[in-house]
Amino acid sequence: MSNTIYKNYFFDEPAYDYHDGGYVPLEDADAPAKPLGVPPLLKADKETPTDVYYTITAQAGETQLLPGAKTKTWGYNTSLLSPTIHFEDGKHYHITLKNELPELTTFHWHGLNVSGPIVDGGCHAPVYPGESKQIDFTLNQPAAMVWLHAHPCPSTAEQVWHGLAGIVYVTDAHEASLDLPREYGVDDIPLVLQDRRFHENNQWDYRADYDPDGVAGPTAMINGTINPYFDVTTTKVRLRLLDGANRREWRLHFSDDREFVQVAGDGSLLPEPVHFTHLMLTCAERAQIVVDFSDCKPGDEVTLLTDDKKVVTFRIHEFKRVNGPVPEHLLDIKAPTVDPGTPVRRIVMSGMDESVAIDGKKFKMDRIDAEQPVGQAQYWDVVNANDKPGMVHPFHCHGTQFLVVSRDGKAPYPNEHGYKDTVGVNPGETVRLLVRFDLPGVYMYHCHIIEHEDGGMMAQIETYVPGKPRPKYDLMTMDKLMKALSEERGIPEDQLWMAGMDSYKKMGMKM
Ligand SMILES: [Cu+2]
Repeated sequence: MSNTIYKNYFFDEPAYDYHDGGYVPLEDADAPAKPLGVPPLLKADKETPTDVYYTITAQAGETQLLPGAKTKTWGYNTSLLSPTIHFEDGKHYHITLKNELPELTTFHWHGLNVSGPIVDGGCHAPVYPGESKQIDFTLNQPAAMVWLHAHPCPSTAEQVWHGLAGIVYVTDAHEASLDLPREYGVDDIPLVLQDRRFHENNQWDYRADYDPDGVAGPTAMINGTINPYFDVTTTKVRLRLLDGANRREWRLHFSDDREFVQVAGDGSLLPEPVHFTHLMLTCAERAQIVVDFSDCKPGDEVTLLTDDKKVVTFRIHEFKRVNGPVPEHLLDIKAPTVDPGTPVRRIVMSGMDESVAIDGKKFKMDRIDAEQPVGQAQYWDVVNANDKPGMVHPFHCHGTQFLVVSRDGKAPYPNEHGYKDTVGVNPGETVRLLVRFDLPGVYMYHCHIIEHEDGGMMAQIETYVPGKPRPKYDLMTMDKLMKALSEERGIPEDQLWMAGMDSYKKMGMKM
């Protein structure tokens, strides 16, 4: 075990989002403090020892976020965000996906090792308004916190902004055997970190706020709560953090600079806990941290900050439970071997604003950009071609959990030694990943600044079982999407607006 206590954010400071001309600084919320909303656990429709049935309904509603008028929002089974969904390794899941929204959506399982393109829920799996679809899969992956969000390209960013995002807990027997806080809502708390701008009458206006480098707002919204506090009643609290913002990076630290311990990243526990005082998350990244408040006394307050702005205040009460120390070893990870002679795949993220692209091309739904055999481990060199200082592009791949091998040939950051599905790549940097797919299918990979993916910084890979006939995938096309949206919105196709379209139009490209 390492005794090092890291005190920096690891990433390149000149690339932080606050250097960008369009940066929207957070402001103190003009709203009374409210208890942090902790989403309830989603109830199964039916459950047997091996099979679980869930229904997830995308719906529109209104949410009391600020004093005064309610805000029009979207959510899953609720008006904003979602109940927390629980999956257990090894069980079979049968999920009914219902769409009660006025327009098509998709249900993407970010971080699940499930088959693409349909179960994965990317752009090829639309559920039209009033429709229901069924997906089934067997969960086969280690304990983690993953998430669910809408992914209809190029309207992903707008639908997520409306509120279509939810937390998913994946559990397994190994994680359950470790002495870690896990009483949901008491000492095991998900924190969805987002930001919004409130316009007239407390409403959101995505189009008014649109920026091709990512939409941001000045008000932090944590689990759909503005200005939240959390009552601490145990000495240790496990926070499962998700950067669920479209654009914003979160640079987290406590008001008293207290040390905390990261125990898990995106897709698994870390092999060993990492101790630090500062943690930066890029879009879609997750980190599970354990915070020890045992040195506090009832009445104390400790605030989690991002830069110098409040995220959540922890109000310390009498401790009802004293937790044990975090285990010194958490998970054995055995990296798959790469056959010598397997070519290294090179993926280049380039451009800013409307010019964003991968390998010089913008995303096209019915074009396959790469292929990889199922079960074969490959090195992927993911390059951020922006000049320094530039910006950090968080690279995400669907349908797999990868390992970070190196950053510009050097060791990855100390908290990147577990499985991940999203990795922040600094400008000018090459991050080497070890990538293996377990299932045949079509999977997207892209920058997770959501406006960048909608703007075309996205591509897709087909994985196949060597020697077996390949299925013919029914891929979505732009024509099909435009026709559907035009009907749903009741306006001609040439008057449709989707955020990502501007990027294609300004570059003189067809989607
Ligand atoms: Cu990007």
